[in-house]
Amino acid sequence: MKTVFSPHHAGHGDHAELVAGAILPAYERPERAGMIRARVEEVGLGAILPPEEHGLETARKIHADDYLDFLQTAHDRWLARGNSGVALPFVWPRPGLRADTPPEDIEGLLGHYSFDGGAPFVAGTWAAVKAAHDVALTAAGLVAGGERAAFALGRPPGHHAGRGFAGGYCYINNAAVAAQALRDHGVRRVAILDIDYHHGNGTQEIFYGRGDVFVASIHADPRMEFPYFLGHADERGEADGAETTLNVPLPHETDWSAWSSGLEEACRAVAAFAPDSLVVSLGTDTYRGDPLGRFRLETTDFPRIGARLARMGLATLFVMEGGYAVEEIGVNAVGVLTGFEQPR
Ligand code: OKP
Ligand code: ZN
Repeated sequence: MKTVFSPHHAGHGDHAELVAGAILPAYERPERAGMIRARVEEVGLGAILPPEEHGLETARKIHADDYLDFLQTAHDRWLARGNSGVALPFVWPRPGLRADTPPEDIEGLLGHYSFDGGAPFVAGTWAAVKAAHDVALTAAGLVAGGERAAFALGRPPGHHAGRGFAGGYCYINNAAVAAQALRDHGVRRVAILDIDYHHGNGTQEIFYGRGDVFVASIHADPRMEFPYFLGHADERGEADGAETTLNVPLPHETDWSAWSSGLEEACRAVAAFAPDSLVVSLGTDTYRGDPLGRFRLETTDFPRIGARLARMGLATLFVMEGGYAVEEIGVNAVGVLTGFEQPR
């Protein structure tokens, strides 16, 4: 399968995050994409293509206009205020405060447009976010054009980004934009299967009321893991989207035997929806050595995931999400893709 990749991801780097009271270098760093790209070449997965530039028309169908405007201007406004370095939010309009009246100051806006402190802005952030969006749309175009599968190798990831908010390292929801693009290309029903360790709260929120896009997520139980406030089993969609959301929350220390049962449940639900295409939010932070995850998947399990996905028989777009064991991320992520191409 072809991979779509842009070097502009690298401008989103040298930022920090607050982890257990300490400011540390961010886990979501440029080396992640470099390792995956190197492994794509090493195994000869297929051609690596640059993205085509796309406008934001598709993104505007799943994100709010004011939010997309904010993403493009946030870092400049941070500098214009006399600040330097990394723009990070520190105050949020939780229930009890007013979220209906956006502040004018960038410090307030950062909180208004985010749900956590995990979406920093540096000078190159927008270019990287836009490139990841272009990567996802270009790969979606390959699948819409008849390719069996394609790999959107972008960063930052997207599945925590909602209609009007960033968070959890995510800004534009690349998988959601890709699913919308497939719909606009004439694909009637799309399923998104999110296998990242963390719940894809943004993807769920975006499609919660829609019946044309099924969203399934297998993830660490939000009672004990980020993002904490969405991803429970009783969230099943609403209105036109009733019964088109499936959450499979699993406990810490989940290994292949229990995780693969969750995958089986999700694949059956996806098949029952009878989609015409599949978008996989591909995170490898389920790996036992991941510094942010507490599941126990082995490197040898990732090709088994790909083989199971191939058995669905659907045109499939893989969109890169999380995975923070940088040394192993290439082998694990590309393992899913080679497993998909050579199902046993
Ligand atoms: C993004 B993706 C560490 C907190 C880490 C952010 C996790 C974001 C994961 N104590 N919080 O889903 O891989
Ligand atoms: Zn994750």
